[in-house]
Amino acid sequence: MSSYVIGDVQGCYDELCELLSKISFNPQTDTLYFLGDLINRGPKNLETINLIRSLPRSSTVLGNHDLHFLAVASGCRQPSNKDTFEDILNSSDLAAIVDWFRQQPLVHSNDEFNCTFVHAGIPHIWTVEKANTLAREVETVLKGDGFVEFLENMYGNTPAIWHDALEGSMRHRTITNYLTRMRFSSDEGELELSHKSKDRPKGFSPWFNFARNENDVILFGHWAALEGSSGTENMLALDTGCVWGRELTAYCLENKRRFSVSAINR
Ligand SMILES: [Mn+2]
Repeated sequence: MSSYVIGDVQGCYDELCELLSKISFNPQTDTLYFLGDLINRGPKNLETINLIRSLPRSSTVLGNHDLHFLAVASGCRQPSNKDTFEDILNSSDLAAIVDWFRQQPLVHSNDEFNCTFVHAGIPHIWTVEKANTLAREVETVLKGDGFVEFLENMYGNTPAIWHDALEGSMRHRTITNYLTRMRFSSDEGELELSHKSKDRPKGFSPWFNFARNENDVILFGHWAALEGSSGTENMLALDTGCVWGRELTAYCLENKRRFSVSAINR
């Protein structure tokens, strides 16, 4: 009866199987919480998503790659030449996989362990409670008839800063950018979405470096360059860059231990 949080899998199915074997995962009694970016860039996207969908005690929050997949699968966006999810697009399971992704949340706050799962992060200008409220707005759109319109308007780096008065598709895009793409923020909460390294652009800091409620415990993926360490207590970085040749990591919520497997050289 253990619970694990797993960072960005990105189609690294073989490593996921090895990791589950390493933690002696029992699908009937153990629980898995994924941090999004289940697919894309890696080699075995269909196997990955079908395994995760088949597990009775598993869930995810959505990452930017998962949302990009939905946009391509829905005809809102052309695939980029770096995308690797043709296996899903060509699968007879495509419609069911699209439906499954559309039901997943952007933020999940877990009462049992008093912590929050999110793909990129939660900006210091929002409480965790507010992040959940705003995430529900986008999740409602994604589950509803307006989901194609949402995906069509999802792309773009502006508005770069949150304002409560934002409405409609710009509001949904901005919420999504904070929760699924953020790395650096300004003191005022302005997003800087072009930098991926650990080196901060002038006037910005990693989102988790700003003061917030000391009881917040946030587990996130998305930022492989952090190599699994935010340097900030209670802000747990779990994207350890498996798809870039490094490691896939699971964090056990009961004993706070990390378990990792090395990427398979391809
Ligand atoms: Mn990501």
